[in-house]
Amino acid sequence: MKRVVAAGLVLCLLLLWGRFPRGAAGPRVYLSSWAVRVPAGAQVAQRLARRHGMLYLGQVIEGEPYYHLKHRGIVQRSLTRHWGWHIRLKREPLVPWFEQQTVKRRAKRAVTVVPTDPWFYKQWYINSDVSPDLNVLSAWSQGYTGSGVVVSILDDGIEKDHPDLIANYDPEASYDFNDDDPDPQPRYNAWDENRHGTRCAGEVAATADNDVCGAGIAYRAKIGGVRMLDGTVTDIVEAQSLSFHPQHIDIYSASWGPEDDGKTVDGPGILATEAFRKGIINGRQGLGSLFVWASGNGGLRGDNCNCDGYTNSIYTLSVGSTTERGRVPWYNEACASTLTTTYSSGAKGEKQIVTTDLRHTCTSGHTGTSASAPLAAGMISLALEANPALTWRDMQHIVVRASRPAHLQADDWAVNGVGRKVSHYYGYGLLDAGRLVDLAKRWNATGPQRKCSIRIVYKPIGSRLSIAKNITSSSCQRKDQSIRSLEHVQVQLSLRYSRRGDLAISLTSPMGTKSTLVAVRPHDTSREGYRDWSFMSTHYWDENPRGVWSLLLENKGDAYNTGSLDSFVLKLYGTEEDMRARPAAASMVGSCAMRSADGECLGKLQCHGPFYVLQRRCVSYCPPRYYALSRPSLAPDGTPRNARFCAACHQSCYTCRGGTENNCTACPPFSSFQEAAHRCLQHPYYTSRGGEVAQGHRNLPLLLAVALMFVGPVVFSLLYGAYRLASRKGKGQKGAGALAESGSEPLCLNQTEECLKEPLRKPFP
Ligand SMILES: *[C@@H]1O[C@H](CO)[C@@H](O)[C@H](O)[C@H]1NC(C)=O
Ligand SMILES: *[C@@H]1O[C@H](CO)[C@@H](O)[C@H](O)[C@H]1NC(C)=O
Ligand SMILES: *[C@@H]1O[C@H](CO)[C@@H](O)[C@H](O)[C@H]1NC(C)=O
Ligand SMILES: [Ca+2]
Ligand SMILES: [Ca+2]
Ligand SMILES: [Ca+2]
Repeated sequence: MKRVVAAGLVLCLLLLWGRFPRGAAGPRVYLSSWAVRVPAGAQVAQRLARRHGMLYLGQVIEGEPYYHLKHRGIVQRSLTRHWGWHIRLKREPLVPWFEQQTVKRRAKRAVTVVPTDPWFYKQWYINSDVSPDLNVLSAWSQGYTGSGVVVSILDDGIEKDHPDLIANYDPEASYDFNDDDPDPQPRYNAWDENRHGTRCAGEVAATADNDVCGAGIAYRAKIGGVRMLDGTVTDIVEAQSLSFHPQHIDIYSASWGPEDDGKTVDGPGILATEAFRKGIINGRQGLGSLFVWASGNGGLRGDNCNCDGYTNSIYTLSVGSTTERGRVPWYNEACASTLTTTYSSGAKGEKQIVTTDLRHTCTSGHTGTSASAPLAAGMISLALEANPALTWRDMQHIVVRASRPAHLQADDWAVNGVGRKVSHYYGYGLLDAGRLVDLAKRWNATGPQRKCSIRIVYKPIGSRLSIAKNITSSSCQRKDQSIRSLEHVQVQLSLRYSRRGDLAISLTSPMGTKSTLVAVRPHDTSREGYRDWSFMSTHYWDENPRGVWSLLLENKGDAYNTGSLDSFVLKLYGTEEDMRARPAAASMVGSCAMRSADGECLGKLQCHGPFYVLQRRCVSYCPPRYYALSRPSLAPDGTPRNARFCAACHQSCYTCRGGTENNCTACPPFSSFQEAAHRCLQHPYYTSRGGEVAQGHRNLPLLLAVALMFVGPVVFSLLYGAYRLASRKGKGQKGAGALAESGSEPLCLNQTEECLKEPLRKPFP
């Protein structure tokens, strides 16, 4: 850690050396960087930086109150000390010590922490113009820029030859499922309907320091685009996109879902569900694909993101929005499955997001929750660079911890059972990139996911129905069921009701945390009720599930409403570890000793000290899917030593003691552990809604579907279409493809109140 930070600092000090005459042990060169000692801590240092108009670039040495500040807008290098700043800091009672940095030694790399891009000054959410911002400068100053990480934007295409994207464009992470060719270039028309994917891509990985637009959050990550929204969206197209090159792509960023009309209840079909499942089990060499999802833009229509099965899924990391001023934007949907929040657009006059735009241009007008998800995807790329051993669940754990309520305003902030503030608008709050990379580096692997399902009897629903269930040690007895610290909680319901949108449903945990599973949706007049619908909440994260859970269904509408609850399954997910009792760990990742000219970590084949080699990086633990192995080997100079590395488990195991299939110590989701044989037995088929697929006639089309997915897409689409028609008859029409962008844009160039009332949806053929 210390070395990484120090290296980052040194590099940043060296930023201008390349342009400086070489060799001469000449005069001192003063830089715009200052080291300050602020015993009162980071927050005071940040405030101080703001007050003096300086950039706060994070802590220099972990645990020590030295902070890196940089002044802007004046000469970056000078042969004289900057006396003005010197005097100002000297007068500062909170700063007992400070020093203007000087160039110490040269290096080949030109690394700037503060990008020189012409639009960087407009990037208010990362350039310290608002406080707090996303704290990306702090992650950059530690040397994390997304290198080695691959992100793909699932959207309406990507302008791959955009001058600010071309350097990071990755054809391996790109495909066009609308036209079935490898080229995801958007379709151009007069009103630039298909600019959305290109805008999202620039937020993640626009190139830095290249005189074009601004800088992406992970400006050295590889970026691809899957074109899938510009055409008829089917379950096949979704599944193909979500499962595209899962060993190559680390992060999928998606900003779409069912129609945000406030009355749809819909989620992934059978194939997309299978794609998510395969992604988290097998993607990223078994550590799990990361699906970053926008929570939705149905705010004005009273929509609830828990009625959207994509953002509501435990496999997606769902991201909400806040405005420049920390308010709930008009389009934002509130629900219990949202995990974290980043900035985006707000009301008229509030700033929007700066990124790349179609036809090789730049925009400072990207909006909606779909602008928030890519910002989070960029920050998650930085965390993945900091620790490539993180699993999909580890990432959610650290995102919970790296999110802060900060100044975000909402009327529902509540403190949960482990003392964290959480809101249905924001999840755990504003994501902080500096904290995220710091947690990533120090994160030890989470134990295998445990799951316990409790089926609870059904009853008629009057005006109010409350069901309590005491979860005791005997409720979840099996070894792989017992949970000490919760992660996601799902409530799977089947119920009939005379007007679905009138029913408000909430769940209260034994520790007293109440989360709304669905609030009133005035536009939802459906009489269909919910059929095996899983509502998800992240609000119980790290709580102990023991004790009484209570589900409350309340009629908030007409007194004549009636219905009945046909089934209620409480599904708890978590780990056996008491996550709150974890000791603060030292860094789990060795610093990168060798980098290429463009900053990519080249890694090593041999680590020193307590580290193991994992994918050419040094880590202090082997993540799930790997086991620690020491083997005698020879050092380059011929002396014998032990090579320590992470070797792959058999693919059926989640954790293991050796490389064969009978060395498993824990199993991935959807398989069960055979205690005696140390094997994992995979369960045949699942759907998202019901867990196990229903018996009988529904099995056949499913088997066919899965088989044909890999055999003949044409035969398959015919058969599947017929099946889908038959099985979904009577269900509300699926509106997948509605972009989670604030839809007012194409109609209204300046967002007047009038415009905001009629959001234009992307047409769905
Ligand atoms: C990481 O977790 C494992 C398993 O709980 C534990 O044995 C190990 O000591 C931990 N490592 C560190 C450095 O804390
Ligand atoms: C729940 O069950 C446990 C174990 O049987 C018992 O000790 C506890 O009092 C119960 N709690 C309630 C509120 O009934
Ligand atoms: C792995 O399984 C094999 C075969 O059962 C056994 O001989 C070996 O000891 C196991 N390895 C470890 C590290 O447990
Ligand atoms: Ca194409
Ligand atoms: Ca740029
Ligand atoms: Ca929605």
